[in-house]
Amino acid sequence: MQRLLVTGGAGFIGSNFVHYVLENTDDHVTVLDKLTYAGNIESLKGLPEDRFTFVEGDIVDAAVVDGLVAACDVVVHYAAESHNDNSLHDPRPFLDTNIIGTYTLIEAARKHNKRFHHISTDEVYGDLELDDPERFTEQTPYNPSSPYSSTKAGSDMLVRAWVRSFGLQATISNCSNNYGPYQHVEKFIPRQITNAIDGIRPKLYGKGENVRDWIHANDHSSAVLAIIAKGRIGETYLIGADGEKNNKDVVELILKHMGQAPDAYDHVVDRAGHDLRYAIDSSKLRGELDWEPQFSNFDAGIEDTIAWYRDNEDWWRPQKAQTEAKYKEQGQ
Ligand code: NAD
Ligand code: TDX
Repeated sequence: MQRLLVTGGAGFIGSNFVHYVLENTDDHVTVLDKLTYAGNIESLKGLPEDRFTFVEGDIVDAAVVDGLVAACDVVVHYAAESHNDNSLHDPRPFLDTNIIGTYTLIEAARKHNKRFHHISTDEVYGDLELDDPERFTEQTPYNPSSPYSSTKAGSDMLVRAWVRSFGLQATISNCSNNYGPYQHVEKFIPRQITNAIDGIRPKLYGKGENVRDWIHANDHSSAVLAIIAKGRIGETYLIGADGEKNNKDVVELILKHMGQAPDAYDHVVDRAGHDLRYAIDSSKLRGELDWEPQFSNFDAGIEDTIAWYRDNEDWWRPQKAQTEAKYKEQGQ
């Protein structure tokens, strides 16, 4: 039994991880989450009380962080400002949470000599051409494009420096785009599913030729558990499930499963600096830690995700109108 401190556990991927850990291990989980617009306590409903504790707080708050880090065995750091579009309109919270928040956590982990796992993104590597035969590996040079990805790159660098300079017992993972339940309706897949439910035409940025490498959130969770259990200290592991799809194909698939015409979507103004393609080579993780994704059928995964949003309207409805109003202001 380990005591995990999960930052950002009320967000999309963090909450999926918490459910996954409590279902598949005997570990105890404490979540530290600020409950920003992106955090939702409803995502953590019904968890076993004897193995789960929720603390509302900010990872920038050293006093709160210190006590919680002292009391755990492993810190799993998901908390972040995570949305590229928001980072283009108001970058400051990304610097505070992603940079200073990560700094605050690794200082506490160093002081109390705790195992630390840092969750990051493939976006730190920039983007690829559509026809580039190479994919991102652990050796790809950092080249972030957006305020969001540059702050995630900065946070990765802090963790690496704390490993080398202070012997921090840390690992890092950089994962591709996740899909699944509990994802905020500002993000691409849930936005289009809930638009289709509401009779709003899905919105595709630009031509829709941008490629994302989709992985189910549960596969991300199993990979993180493998890295915590067996990963080598100081190492970075890329997490991906060979799920490249362009945005146009994803929208058409959603519309097909929702019984609507495949062309019933609008092209809207493109994202500034929009990364063209992400693609992950996860050979290191698979070879070294014997990890395999379980959700290899994207079509079936999208059907399940559509069913989840249909069945859980109470969960997403409170965020929908204000999210769409914000996009409308930006012509998106
Ligand atoms: P999210 O926006 O859904 O959730 C973020 C959570 O962090 C929320 O619960 C929020 O309340 C919390 N939070 C934000 N600022 C905080 C602060 N200062 N103190 C405490 N809690 C705070 O994000 P997500 O999509 O679940 O992403 C989680 C992590 O995974 C992030 O680090 C992100 O960079 C990384 N990641 C995401 C993806 C993806 O596809 N979504 C892919 C790769 C990596
Ligand atoms: O309405 C939309 N229409 C559209 O075409 C939205 C919201 C997005 N898009 C496009 C932009 C991207 O090419 O869809 C793609 C996916 O967009 P997002 O869901 O915003 O994700 P992305 O920018 O790729 O970043 C995500 O994956 C990597 C997460 O939000 C990050 O936190 C993670 O690091």
